Parts: sequence; C-alpha cells; structure tokens
Amino acid sequence: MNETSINTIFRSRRAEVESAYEKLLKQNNKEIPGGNGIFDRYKYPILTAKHTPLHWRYDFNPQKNPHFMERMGINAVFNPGAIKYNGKYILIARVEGADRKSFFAIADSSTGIDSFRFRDFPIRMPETETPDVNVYDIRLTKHQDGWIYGVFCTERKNPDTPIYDTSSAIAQTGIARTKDLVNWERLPDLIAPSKQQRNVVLHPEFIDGKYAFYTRPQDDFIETGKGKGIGWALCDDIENARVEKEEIIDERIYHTIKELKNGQGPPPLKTPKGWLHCAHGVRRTAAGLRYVLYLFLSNLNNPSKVIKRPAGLFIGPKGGERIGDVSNVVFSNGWILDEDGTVFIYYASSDTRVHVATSTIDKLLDYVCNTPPDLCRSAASVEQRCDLIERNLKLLNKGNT
Ligand code: M1P
Repeated sequence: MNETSINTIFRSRRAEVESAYEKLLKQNNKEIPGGNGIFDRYKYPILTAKHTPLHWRYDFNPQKNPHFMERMGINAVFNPGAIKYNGKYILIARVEGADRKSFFAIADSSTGIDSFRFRDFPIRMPETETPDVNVYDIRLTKHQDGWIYGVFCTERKNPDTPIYDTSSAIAQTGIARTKDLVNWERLPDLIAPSKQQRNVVLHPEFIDGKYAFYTRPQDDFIETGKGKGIGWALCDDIENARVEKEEIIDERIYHTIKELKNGQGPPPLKTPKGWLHCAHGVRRTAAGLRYVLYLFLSNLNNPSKVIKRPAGLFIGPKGGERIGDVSNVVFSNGWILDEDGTVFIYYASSDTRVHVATSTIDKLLDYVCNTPPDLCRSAASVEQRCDLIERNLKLLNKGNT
C-alpha cells in the first residue's frame, strides 16, 4: 500500500470511529415506562467499553497505526463508586482492559442519567509496598473527617499455593483518600481477622469516635466459607486500619436471595428513619451464580442493628442485562441521594456495563419499611400473600378502589 492509500484508510476509519463515539456520548437517556412503582430503569446503559475515550484505545499516529486499529482494547466498564461533587454526578468505574487488568477512571455527568464522559486520564492509584495485581469495585465515602475515601478490593496471587496453581488469589481491602478526586493518598490495606475480604465499605460517620467498616469475611477467594455475611467492625486509626472483631449484621440464609453470599453495596444513605443500605445477594442456580440487589434499614444511632429487612430482591438482572462476561449478575457499589430526594442507583449488569435506575428516598423507605420480611417457608409466604389478598378483596368489594 502506498502512502496515499494508507492515509485514506486511516482518515476514513478515524472519522467513522470518532463520529460513532460522539453520537454515543450525546445519546439522551429515557426512562422506561411501566416500572414497579419502586424505581425506574433507563433505556441505555450509561457507561460501556465504548464510552472510554478513543485516545485510551487507538494510536492516533498514522505512521504507527495506518489501519487505525484499537491498540489497547477495553473489555468492560462496570461496578462504579458514585459521589456528587461540585454539582456533578461522578462515577469512578471499574474499567477492565483487554488484558484483564482493572483500573479506576472517573466519568462525570451533569444529569446523572446520561452524558457521562471519562476524564482524559484514568486514576493513577498509588500502590502499597506489596503491589496490587488487580484493583476493583471502589466504594466512595464522604466521611465526617473531611476526606473522601475510596475503599476497594486489591487482589494478589496467593503465595501459599503450588507453583502450578496460577489462579488462586487473595482478596484484601485497599484504602485511599482524596480531597479533590485527582490526588489520591494510599493508606495501608485494612488488616482484619478473616483471611480474605471483599465488598468492604467505610461508614460515613464516626461511631463512638471510631471509623466503622462494613466487611465481608471470607475463607476463600470465591466461596465465603465460614464467613457468614456482611460484617461490622470498628477501627481506631484509618491510617493503619486494623479491625479485631467482625460482628455479622446481615447473615446469609438458606433458600433466600443471599443464600450463597452477600455484600454491602455503596455506603448507606442517612435518612430520618435510619441508614438505608443496598447490598447484593448471591444464590447458586443450575445456570451458575445469580447476583441481585436487595435493601435493608439499620438504626440511626447504631448502624449495626438492622431494623427492616424486606424479603427478596430489589433489582435483578433483566433482558439484555442478563448477558455479559459474568452473566446473570447485577451489582451496585454506588448511589447518590440528591437534595430533592431523588436517588440515582448505579448498577452494573453481568460485569460488562453500567446502568442507572432512579427512585426517591420516600419510595425506598416505603419499600423497605412496608415490604414484608422473608419468613423462609413457602407456607408462611403464602399466608403473607393471602393476608394482602384478603385486605384487598375487602376494599375492592366495598368499591373503595
Ligand atoms: O462477578 C460478580 C461479582 O463477583 C464479585 O462479588 P462477590 O465477591 O460478592 O462474589 C466481585 O468480583 C464483583 O466485582 C463482581 O461483579
């Protein structure tokens, strides 16, 4: 190929790719009608691999990249932490390169439901003396102490395995903090009694003068083993975070949506009725693991005391959300409560893309306070439903609808 045809190919492909990219980023999102009254889904995912800047993926030098091909692909964008900062809806997404390494990158929007645009560079998260192999699922906590904390999973190869075992890993909790979302100070990883940890979240307020963490003790990388559920642990010093005791506050339970494992999602939201929590629950099915979201409420003065546990799932994977790198998964580690009471729930589907759902704090509190609990038996569940039916039929027969 001569120089002229190379330049023609480069120019036409570049124009095509750039135009598709700008179109994608300008796409207005639309609420999907016909929701369940609790929350609304939206038509388009708000972040995908295709939303990552072209200059992260393509080499724009025609001499080096005559075919204008992707040099460093992005596989997926999912599981973002979220925060409102300077009037913008900020997501710090888990971006996974084609090389399977995850990293964090900020995308911001002024609507919260569309037009999310990544900043020019991903976050260069500082490492500790023991470098992370993979980092993911950051939870952003605006803490009473004035810092914004990013608490995330840091994964490294398990050193105590035979040489031929190239997949056993250890998950621990990385902690970093910032005042501006640009400059990050990495603190030592959390030290906890359990061998492994994932889904650790910093509570936004001091409790008895201490930092408080939601933890998820686990014996193994995938299975939590004797780790019974979402834990609660207090810590004196965030700069050398160590917890001695993890009290289980939300247990996994047989034949529920959190039978196999569960984990705290984003930091809880403070409401007049208590701390509102979003978590994920996992059960095993013949088709593999199924991840759904659920809500619960804990005491305002003692966030470790759960006071309301609505039965079942809040959001489960639906339609196209069910398909992806790890299918049948919805996962959330970020939500934003706006001044007007709107709640933006950012959730990822099947470890592939990010969606938004919206609700209000009033609706979520109504849902969490008035949805009956899981009584863990079919017959008891039928009684709950019959009670609703009887009350409704009385009203309907009276013509009071
Ligand atoms: O693949 C589904 C999710 O699996 C993990 O969550 P958990 O530790 O609860 O099993 C995480 O790796 C998460 O990133 C992922 O979305």
